[in-house]
Amino acid sequence: MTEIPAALGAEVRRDLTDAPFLAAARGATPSRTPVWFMRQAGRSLPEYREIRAGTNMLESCFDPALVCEVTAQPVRRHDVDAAILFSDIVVPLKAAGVGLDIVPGVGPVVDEPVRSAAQVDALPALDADQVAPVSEAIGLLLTELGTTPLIGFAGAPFTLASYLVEGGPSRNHERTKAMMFGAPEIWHRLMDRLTIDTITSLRAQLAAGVDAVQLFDSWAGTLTLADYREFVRPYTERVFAAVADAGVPRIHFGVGTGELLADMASVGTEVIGVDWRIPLDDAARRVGPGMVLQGNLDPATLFADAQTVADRADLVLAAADRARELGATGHIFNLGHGVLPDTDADAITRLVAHVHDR
Ligand code: 1CP
Repeated sequence: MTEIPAALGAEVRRDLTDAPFLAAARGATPSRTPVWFMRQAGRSLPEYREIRAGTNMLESCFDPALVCEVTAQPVRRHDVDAAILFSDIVVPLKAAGVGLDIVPGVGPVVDEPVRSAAQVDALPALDADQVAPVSEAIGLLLTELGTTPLIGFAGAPFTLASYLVEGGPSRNHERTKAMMFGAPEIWHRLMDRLTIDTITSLRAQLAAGVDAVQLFDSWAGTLTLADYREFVRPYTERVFAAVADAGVPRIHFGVGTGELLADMASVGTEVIGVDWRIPLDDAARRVGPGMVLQGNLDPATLFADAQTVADRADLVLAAADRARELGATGHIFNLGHGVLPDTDADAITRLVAHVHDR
């Protein structure tokens, strides 16, 4: 396992004591309500579209200077309280040698979907050296970002498995579930492989100096609670346990996870991401006291007029206040899922200012 230095980002010493995002994530009182957005780097920003023009998405993720620049863009423009590393959940698979690409307008597409035991056994293991460009980008960012914390991330084993088994984005995850239910021994071998790679990727990011980590189990909400517990939860628990020694906040997020929320909040995470389908006070009731909540404005809200966005943000903030009365230990403002690509960048900047002003 990659050794995580005692002082994270040992070479670049940053004073993040007052960073509102880290204070909130630790359950302390931040100087202002911290706000950042999933997919805050990306197509919503003209400067992103310009710098990415004519470049391949996955190749971009292995270009340290480009990753540094794109990660910093939303921080400069919007004054968000955290940066999230510009990368993708399939980067560790690509680095390990799995044949795949990110197709514009589609998402990750795998050359040969993984459906047999022989294919699972043939999956290459990730070596930390193979993600060295990502570590290098993190090194650059520690200087670039000053006192803004940097969030590292990985796809959770289930969500990664769904891309590998389906071969690409999927609405019903039918082949993934066919393997899970019909060939559980193959499923468990695949999840074991992906768990190890996810840990390798996160530990490499932590060794390079990220200040928090988020695990995206974006598609976990397609499972029943019983199936989540049997086929997914043990692996997610292993991932969180394997990064506990870094001592940084761990965030767990998925979409449509209302029914799974209590379980997803009890796998070794300090912060639980909530999508927009349930109010934050309802989420607090489901996960019980002692959790920091992250979320959860519906991303489509940003297509409405400025007053409507502000009013709807206030509803989220009011629900967060009620969540605190129910025992939640903090709130990090975010959307309930990623920024939609056609979102107006100015609407995002106004929303950040509104949350900070309250
Ligand atoms: O050419 C492009 O610009 C491609 C669009 C794009 C971008 C900007 C993709 C393809 N990925 C990314 C970056 C990315 N992906 C980030 C960093 C940017 C930021 O957050 O500011 C992150 C955190 C991700 C993570 C990611 N990729 C997730 C988990 C988050 C989520 O949205 O649930 C998932 C599921 C993916 C897969 C993926 N990559 C890209 C797309 C379009 C998709 C989704 C495809 C699908 O619907 O299944």
